[in-house]
Amino acid sequence: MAYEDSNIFAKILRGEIPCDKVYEDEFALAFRDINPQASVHTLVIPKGAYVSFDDFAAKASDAEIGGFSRAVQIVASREGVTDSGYRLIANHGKHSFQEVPHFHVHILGGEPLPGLIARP
Ligand code: DGP
Repeated sequence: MAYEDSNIFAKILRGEIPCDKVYEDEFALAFRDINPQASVHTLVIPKGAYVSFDDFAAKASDAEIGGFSRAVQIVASREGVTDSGYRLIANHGKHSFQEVPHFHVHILGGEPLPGLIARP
């Protein structure tokens, strides 16, 4: 799937749509999910144009991958869930029901989380 820069997270990155920003650096932007599924539900997205984790892991530079991974850890810490625990989710493609075709990691926590997956 080719990257389309009309997706909503590309618009957030360009500042065309507001977000509840938690963190930003050279590699990543983090903001709270518009439809939270737990008391902490924050999204971390790379600055680069990647459709999904699969695309990112295949094409991003080592610096981007390393910087993004560090950003996820920093955001979890800022959201106060490091000690209590958190779950990372990265949906890729049709079977995962990925909605937004710009790679993002969900950080979920702030309370005990339900089972790993729910059937649609
Ligand atoms: P996924 O299914 O993994 O593609 O999750 C996309 C998430 O993005 C979903 O939890 C809702 C969230 N989302 C969609 N549009 C917006 C938006 O405009 N702002 C914010 N903050 N989150 C959004």
